Amino acid sequence: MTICALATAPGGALGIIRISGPQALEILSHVFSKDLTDAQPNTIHYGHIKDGEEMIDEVMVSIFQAPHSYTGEDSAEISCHGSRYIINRVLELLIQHGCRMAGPGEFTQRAYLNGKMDLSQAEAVADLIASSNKATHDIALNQLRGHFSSELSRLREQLLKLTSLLELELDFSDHEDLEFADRSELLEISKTIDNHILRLATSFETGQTLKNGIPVAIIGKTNVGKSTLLNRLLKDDRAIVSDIHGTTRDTIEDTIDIKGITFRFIDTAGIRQTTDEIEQIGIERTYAAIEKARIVLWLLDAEPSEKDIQEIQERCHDKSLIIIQNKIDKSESSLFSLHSPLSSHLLKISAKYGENIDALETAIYEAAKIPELTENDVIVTSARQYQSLISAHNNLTRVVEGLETNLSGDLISEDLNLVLDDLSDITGQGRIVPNEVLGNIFKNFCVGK
Ligand SMILES: Nc1nc2c(ncn2[C@@H]2O[C@H](COP(=O)(O)OP(=O)(O)OP(=O)(O)O)[C@@H](O)[C@H]2O)c(=O)[nH]1
Ligand SMILES: [Mg+2]
Repeated sequence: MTICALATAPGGALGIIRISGPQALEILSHVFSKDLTDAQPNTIHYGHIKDGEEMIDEVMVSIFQAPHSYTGEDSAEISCHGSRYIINRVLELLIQHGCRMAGPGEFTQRAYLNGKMDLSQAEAVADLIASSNKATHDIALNQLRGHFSSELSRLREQLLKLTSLLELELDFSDHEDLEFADRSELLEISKTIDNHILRLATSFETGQTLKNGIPVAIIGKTNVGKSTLLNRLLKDDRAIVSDIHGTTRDTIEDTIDIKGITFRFIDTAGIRQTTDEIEQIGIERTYAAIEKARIVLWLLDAEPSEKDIQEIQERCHDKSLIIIQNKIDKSESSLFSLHSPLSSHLLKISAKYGENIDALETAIYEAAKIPELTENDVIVTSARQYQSLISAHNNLTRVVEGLETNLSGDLISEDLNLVLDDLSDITGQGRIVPNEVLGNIFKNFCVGK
């Protein structure tokens, strides 16, 4: 069946309507001023979309012939003017002549079914469209280019080698005078593959953090200027600022990008002794925010006590801690130095007047310790792929145990096959992917992609 959909967001100067399927060029020719059924593939044509004698719009049409198109089918793209009326008329006309409206991600789903890309690449298309900064864009692009797929196929090859070595052992097991294959080699290969799979699985966490923003908690006593700093970083009046102690009761979160990386800042309730029940709940949330954070900004407007230093040290022992003296614009603000094992460095800012905020942003970026992504780095971003990797790891652990405990080769082979299946699930190659799984992957796409 031939499908059509608007591929661009409504409201722009131009609208691109996509058509794909066996009748794409025939249907298009019914509504276009020229017959395109025999036109050269990969060409662009100027003309009119018409409904009988009525002209609807002046358009450009690009045509592609199977298999050299995004979907692998005959397809076309109509660039028309972006009016809602024009777009609706063109879509209606196409449907009248035999097209059906495409479902979400149906063009990409067809590309997958026609072997133009594997499932992990299809998921990367969705990630690429959703990417909002350089890091998530780089990850999606790497996956789309097939780096993940080729890494998986290398792992498959190694697993197949392992299977054949085990089979060799089985074939010769009747010959008593022949020695068993040396299992230590098999063990070594299995462990190497497992390490690799685990590394891919742990990259999921990095991917998630880059997608959702690196959590940064802003903490300190009441009234030190935490909410003022949040607003300054966000360049927005997001949180209420006042000189009343205990203004912020709940955590407030928002994201900004620093040098292409998304950070999620969490303003918190100031830490102090209180009998106010609600404020106390807020302070508990501050502690929870510290636990979730990767970076903690400890804001001070006066020299902290030994007890405070000790408390922060305990709560932030596994975080990147940046200690900041705020309100340096105030004449009475005394310069103090911090003698603690936490940090000898004290960043001095004025949140209210925006002094030294650039230096703070640089310090935050550096504290995140983001490794520069190279072209070949693979970071797993889909929960579905992550689950398959974890399952592969679990099955491989059984292979390793089997080899260590001298289990018979055919039992180990069974587990090895499960590992191979897990890896195939990720790309969908060589495996029948249930419709339900496909539906889940593509339902999050926009219509038209
Ligand atoms: N002079 C000066 N005043 C500041 C600065 N930063 C914040 N303030 C003032 O300090 C007071 C408290 O600021 P907030 O941002 O509400 O402080 P907070 O830490 O969020 O306070 P709580 O929500 O109560 O914990 C306000 O009157 C701010 O205008 C600064 O850099 N210089
Ligand atoms: Mg506040």
